[in-house]
Amino acid sequence: MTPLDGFTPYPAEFAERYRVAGYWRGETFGRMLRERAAAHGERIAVVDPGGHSVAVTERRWTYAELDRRADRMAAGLLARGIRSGDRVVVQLPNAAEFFEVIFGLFRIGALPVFALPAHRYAEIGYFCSFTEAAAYVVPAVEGGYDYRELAGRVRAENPALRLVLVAGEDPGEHVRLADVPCDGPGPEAFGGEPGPGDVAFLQLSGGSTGVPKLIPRTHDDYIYSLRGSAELCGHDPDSVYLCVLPAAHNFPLSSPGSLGTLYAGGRVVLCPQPAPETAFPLIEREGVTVTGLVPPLALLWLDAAERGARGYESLEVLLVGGAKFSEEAARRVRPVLGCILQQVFGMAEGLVNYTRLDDPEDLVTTTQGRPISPDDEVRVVDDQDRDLPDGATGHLLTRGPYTIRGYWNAPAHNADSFTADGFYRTGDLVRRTPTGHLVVEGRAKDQINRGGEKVAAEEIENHLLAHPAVHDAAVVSMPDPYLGERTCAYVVLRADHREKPPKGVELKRFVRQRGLAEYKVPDRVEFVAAFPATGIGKVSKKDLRAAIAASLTAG
Ligand code: OOB
Repeated sequence: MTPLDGFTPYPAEFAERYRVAGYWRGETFGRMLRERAAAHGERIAVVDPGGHSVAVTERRWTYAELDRRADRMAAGLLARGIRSGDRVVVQLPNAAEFFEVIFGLFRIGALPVFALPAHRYAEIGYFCSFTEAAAYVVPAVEGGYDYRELAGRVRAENPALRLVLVAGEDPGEHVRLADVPCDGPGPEAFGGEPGPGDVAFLQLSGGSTGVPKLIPRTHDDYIYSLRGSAELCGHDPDSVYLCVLPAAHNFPLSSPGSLGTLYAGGRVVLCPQPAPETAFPLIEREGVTVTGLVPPLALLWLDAAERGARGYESLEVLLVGGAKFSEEAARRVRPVLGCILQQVFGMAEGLVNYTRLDDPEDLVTTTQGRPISPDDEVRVVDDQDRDLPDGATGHLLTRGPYTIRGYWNAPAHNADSFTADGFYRTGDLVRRTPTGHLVVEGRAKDQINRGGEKVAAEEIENHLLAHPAVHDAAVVSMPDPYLGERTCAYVVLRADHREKPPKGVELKRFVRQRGLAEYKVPDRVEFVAAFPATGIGKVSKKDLRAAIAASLTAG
């Protein structure tokens, strides 16, 4: 295997330390599944209730079956020319095929690029061209959207993209995913399986810049993070994890998520819709013991349970993270749902914090947890990178056995996002308690956290600036009782468009038509003559946030 270009490896002395400490155990995803299949062959690994475009009927795959399917997928991908090191954009709904595909890719050392179902042309086109993807895996039509069409357009523009695989019955002009698996030669005929230090996949950053950045995670580092997560969440072979959020996101994938559950030999149940009407009956039928939700969904579930909906009773642990969970809501979890709350404060770049199962209720409801690893180094610093004492709010910097040392192929961003000695600048403002727990107090990065979905202000501003009537744009967060935050786009029109200004809805439509994920379309557009400025003349987003918050309160 040749190392992946553009990947910043862990420095040798750190890698050595992480191995000696037993965090990095030389495991790979390919072998992990093989070993679980040997240990738990006839136990169910994945339950897909169906009811989506990939499969109408239910599937229940044992560990042995998933392992066999991954082998056949690996051989089929090799037969179609996919090779170790190739990038493959994977955009699938919560269907069993997701696991067949990613384990097939892991085995041959090709790298999944984890797209979300909500992504559209703007995002997918960028992922395919930036990663020079060799293949792209999609459903046919899901949620009323035709991914085959999107794939056709992206393929026409990207010569490196050789293969589009469609999970579902009608592939259109592309190849049916179900026709790929075969019994041909496996990775041993093509240079072997990847090693533990190799990059296993590229995850997406929530981002604060014009285009999303890609996060290279190695087998060793990622498996440590999900094994550590599974241990401190009490996972064992009897755990049944309901995957409610989009399966490719870091939280439901590894905190401890589906992969942590498979590591523990438990069962993953895929949830096609997050609404209580779908999730509660599934929890009841499958005896689900643990799941992970973003705060708005946790609120929805709490409200449904309070109104008398039933079915959730087997839940033992509810993980909530991705955005700040209010103390008030956190205090309702135990009495209403009858399970333990674990707050999770994590990031695709690495560091994940959890409240512990035996933490006192006050810590569970008022903090976002503490790091997985004793070797997660956490610094809370002021604007000059000087360390602050416990209790003071500052910038969170971190370095450790599963936090990246650099984004993939992004030297300019890396200079800004990492300190010279390798700490990742998370962009989060936190305070540390004497117990070592972190409380998220805010954000310094230019990002809106829309109920766990991250919107990079600059990315949306760039799309707005492409409109002929827009002179300048500034996207900020506005408070929202349900999502926590929504997006508000402040716009200054060009002088020659002020007579007949476009309406807010027109700008929203314009952004949507550029092919952007729906959650990134501004929730509100405000026109102003000029932006408030800071002391040195930059746009004062602080003042814009205050202005929109005040006008919302005034109603
Ligand atoms: C998770 O990962 P990302 O990469 O989508 O977003 C990371 C960012 C953090 O830097 C922070 O700003 C925010 O999301 N965040 C939270 C939070 N959890 C994440 N802010 C406040 N409270 C929380 N509990 O969102 C993610 C990855 C793994 C596990 C859980 C969440």
